[in-house]
Amino acid sequence: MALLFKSDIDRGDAWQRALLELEPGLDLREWPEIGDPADIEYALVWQPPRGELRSYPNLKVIFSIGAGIDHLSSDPELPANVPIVRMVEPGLTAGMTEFVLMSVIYHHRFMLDYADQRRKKIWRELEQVPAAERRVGIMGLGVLGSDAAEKLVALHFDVAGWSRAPKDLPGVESYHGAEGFLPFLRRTDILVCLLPLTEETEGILDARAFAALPRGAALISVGRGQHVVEEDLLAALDSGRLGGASLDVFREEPLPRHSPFWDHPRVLLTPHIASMTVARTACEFVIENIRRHKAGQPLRHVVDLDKGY
Ligand code: NDP
Ligand code: OXD
Repeated sequence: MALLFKSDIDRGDAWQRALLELEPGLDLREWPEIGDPADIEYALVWQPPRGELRSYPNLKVIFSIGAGIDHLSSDPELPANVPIVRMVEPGLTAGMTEFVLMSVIYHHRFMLDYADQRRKKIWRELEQVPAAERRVGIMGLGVLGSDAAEKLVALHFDVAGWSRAPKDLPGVESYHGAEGFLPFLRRTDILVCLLPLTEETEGILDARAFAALPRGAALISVGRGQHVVEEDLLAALDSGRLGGASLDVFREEPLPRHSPFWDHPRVLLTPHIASMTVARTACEFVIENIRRHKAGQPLRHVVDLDKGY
């Protein structure tokens, strides 16, 4: 059996080292030097070219390098009946929680306003709001959203989450389903989007959603760019309906140079780095799953393609 490795950026050395340390006899093929396609039984990939995974007749499992699998499910030629395993590993979770905490605190402590004051050389204190009075709402209470929620609760924020099914997380108010969406937004001052991209969630952050938030609310968009209707977001920021946004993901990446978000004074912008898979712990997850598969045990964190995540 051989494992195909295909990444978008140069992760090669660190991943190769980690995989071979964990499984010294592993037959690792780094794309595009894959040898005989018939040897490939497992694929560990990020953004493979469309149709690529069809060329491996003996492929048994596809592992996504990232938590999101939209880079795979958007391929109309994805081989049917090959399970997809999404990435669940502690390094990715910890990185996302750091990013969400940093961003929530940034908006909570008015840092966009202080940056504006600094540009204008204004020395003025803004009244501090206790965390317990700041209502944070997390869309998506899965692996990443629930960890961020737990840490925000520990910092005494007033935390709610929205998911498909109801959740019972200590200190987190649970909203769910279509009927829970607007009530959830109405009680949210800082909205964090950690949903997967599916047919149901595409374009979910639109003018209607922004109108439901309290005036001046902030958005932290770390799921996928396609969740956001960008024109509606821009209009909401320009009108003051939204007070600010931390944007890490965009419909088009890299973000085109002409995008108005680059220079928007109420936007913090990062290039899809909210969290990154950590080689060592990610490879532990993959190797453990390959061992399980070979032993005939169920794979962990298989995607339900009917739900889309
Ligand atoms: P999970 O699959 O663990 O969690 C997804 C959550 O979203 C679940 O709580 C699920 O609800 C909820 N959900 C899905 N569809 C709906 C819907 N239609 N309505 C309401 N809730 C819904 O995913 P992860 O937490 O591991 O990852 C989330 C996403 O974060 C990834 O898909 C990826 O897009 C993004 N990401 C971004 C990164 C970055 O650097 N910017 C890095 C890593 C991930 P339920 O629990 O009821 O099923
Ligand atoms: C992911 C990502 O899905 O990096 O893990 O966006």
